[in-house]
Amino acid sequence: MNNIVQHNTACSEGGGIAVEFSSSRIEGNTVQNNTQFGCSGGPGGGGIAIGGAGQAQIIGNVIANNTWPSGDGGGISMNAAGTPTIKNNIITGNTATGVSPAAQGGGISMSNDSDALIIQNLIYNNSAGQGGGVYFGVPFGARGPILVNNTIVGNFGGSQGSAVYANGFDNQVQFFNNVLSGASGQNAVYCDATYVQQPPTFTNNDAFSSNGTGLAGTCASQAGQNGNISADPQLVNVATGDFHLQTTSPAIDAGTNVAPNLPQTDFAGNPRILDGNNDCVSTVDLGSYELVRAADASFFYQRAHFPESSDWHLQRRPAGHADQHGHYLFPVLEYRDHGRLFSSQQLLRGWRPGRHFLCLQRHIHSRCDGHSPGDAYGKRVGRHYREESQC
Ligand SMILES: [Ca+2]
Repeated sequence: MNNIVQHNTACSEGGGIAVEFSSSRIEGNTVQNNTQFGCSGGPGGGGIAIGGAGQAQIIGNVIANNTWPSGDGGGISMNAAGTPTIKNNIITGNTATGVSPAAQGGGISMSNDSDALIIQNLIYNNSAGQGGGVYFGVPFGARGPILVNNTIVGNFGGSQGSAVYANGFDNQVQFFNNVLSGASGQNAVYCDATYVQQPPTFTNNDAFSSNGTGLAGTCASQAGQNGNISADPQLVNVATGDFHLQTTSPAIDAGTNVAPNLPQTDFAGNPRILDGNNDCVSTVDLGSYELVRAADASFFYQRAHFPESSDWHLQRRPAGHADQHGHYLFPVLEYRDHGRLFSSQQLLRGWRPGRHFLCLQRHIHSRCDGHSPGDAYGKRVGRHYREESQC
């Protein structure tokens, strides 16, 4: 964990790190400027090579500016790697080159039985002849990778597969909730038809390329199906590496909440499933970041009655304190009522999307901890609020 692995060389695989038949956990490291020296070819992997069946976990690393000058996998190469997990990494500036007709997988390459989970990575500015971001070649009978909520953007993949190049028997491969953005004039995703005509399954992805095609080759049939879109994802600033979504992005709330291996939090650590378009439905966004709308969500709960006896206070608890149910609450707001229907919307502005808990208390300074009569009622109001007044 937390190492800097840089300026190393290797002969046949893994310029920075090689994992062999292992379930190692490689987390929080910076792996950069590693390459091959003294040999030609090999399984590749300028930054990291994973070879031989295992369950290696590559989590939260920065894998940058590595090269493999005579083969595949500029950043990471997997060869018969079993079931590794590649999650929450930044994979950028890596290059695979030196092979005719094309080196494959500038960011990540997968070959032979490598049924990887590729979850919520930022993969950008990598380069290869095919699959600037990601390449996989799936052998007969293998499942191949599952890609969930990755942002793959601005990679250079020659004429085909700027973001992803899919090859082999890839019809069991699955894509969920990814932003797959191609370089201008290059198709974003290219699926080769040499081995199998059926494409991978794409569900709720944005595959887009300005002056190019989003889904090409056998994958073209997936365009417009199963929640897939092809539109500029409107990232905040690709040039400076800010891949958050703009508030107008078509990727907001465009995902599927039932994607497998969906993380609890996004790349920035925010809750993964939030209501980003204020339609009162919490839906996951596409790509690595969830849009967090602050201070503009308003809530309506006209049907939340106060008790007839009055002298109660409605309270939102201080930020940073979750209650015993894990509900996250916001700065204290108090409102004295006298048994009337509570209808003020203004007092409830400023809530972030998500589920909140209203605590109704008899005394302003009493605790909402489940031990006072007021709190008992508060919890009931809380449920009342959540069930009947979602927005
Ligand atoms: Ca959302």
